[in-house]
Amino acid sequence: MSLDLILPDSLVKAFKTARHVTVFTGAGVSAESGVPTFRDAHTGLWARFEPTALATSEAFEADPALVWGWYEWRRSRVMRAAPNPAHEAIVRLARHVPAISVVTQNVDDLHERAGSRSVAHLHGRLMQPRCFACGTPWRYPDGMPNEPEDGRRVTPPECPECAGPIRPGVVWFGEPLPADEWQRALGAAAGCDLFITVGTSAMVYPAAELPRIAAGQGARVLQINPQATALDSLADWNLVGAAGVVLPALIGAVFDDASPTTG
Ligand code: BJW
Ligand code: ZN
Repeated sequence: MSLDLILPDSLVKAFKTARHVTVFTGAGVSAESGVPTFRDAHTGLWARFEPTALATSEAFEADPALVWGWYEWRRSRVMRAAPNPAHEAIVRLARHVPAISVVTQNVDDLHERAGSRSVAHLHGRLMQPRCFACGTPWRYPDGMPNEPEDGRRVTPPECPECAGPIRPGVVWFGEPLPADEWQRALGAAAGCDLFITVGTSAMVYPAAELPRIAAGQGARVLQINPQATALDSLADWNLVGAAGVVLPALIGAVFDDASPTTG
């Protein structure tokens, strides 16, 4: 789908003069790849699942097979998914600006598969599980997993070091964010002059502080989202629409860099 964007001159100028752009993404950037968001009313993962029943360490301790089975279902969906024009537009943007940082809350690897480098994953990585007891990293066997049915229990593998259960490599509620990636994200927010937030409801902390930190340090903030969010009033510009349509059209219009999707 293509889109003719009418962009304010101030936004075009912000892109053309930016020395460091930070792109901050949430589940919405992967929605058009077929990866469900969390909070969208009808299609979000939590329209059907209770977060505390699945995304906490207490839930894993209470019913490891339920939680592992849910993440296996999600992992198989991500492995079958492909990057979409939004992920690809971020890679193209990197060629036009002196410096770019990509900070994501997503646990999928679609930014990397599109070609983005050094992505900070604030909420961990679905593909990098570890032992719940001793923390030893665990590697999935090669190949595509069988897609467990939604809601099916799957017993987690055993840790070869201590026989503890293997857990998903994600950050659950109540857990600290990975310290090095959080420090990189803080630096990217405080050090950029244009901060682009894409496809996040900005409801989960501390990640949701990043746009506010950027604005507090003088960066201009652009939001891309089809729905209203907590950031509407903070953003200097709100482009309302799907990331896979708006981002390619934006990069195409600002840098005269047309992708197949912007035609
Ligand atoms: C499109 C689109 C299209 C649709 N194009 N857009 C301060 C105040 C209150 C509470 C807290 C606080 N600080 C901490 C907390 C507690 C808690 C928290 O934030 N709770 C809030 C919910 C109130 N935070 C934590 O517990 C964090 N840890 C922590 O603070 O630790 C402290 C500590 C320190 C030292 C020792 C111990 C502890 C951890 C948070 C971890 C969050 N993890 C999850 C699950 C990951 C695992 C998994 O994948 O299952 O991460 S929660 C879930 O939400 C997931 C996401 O990354 C995160 C953000 O969601 P996101 O990406 O914004 O998705 P949605 O669905 O909300 O929004 C999608 C958006 O896309 C929508 O706006 C759509 O409109 C849009 N969209 N289609 C563009 N095509
Ligand atoms: Zn172990």
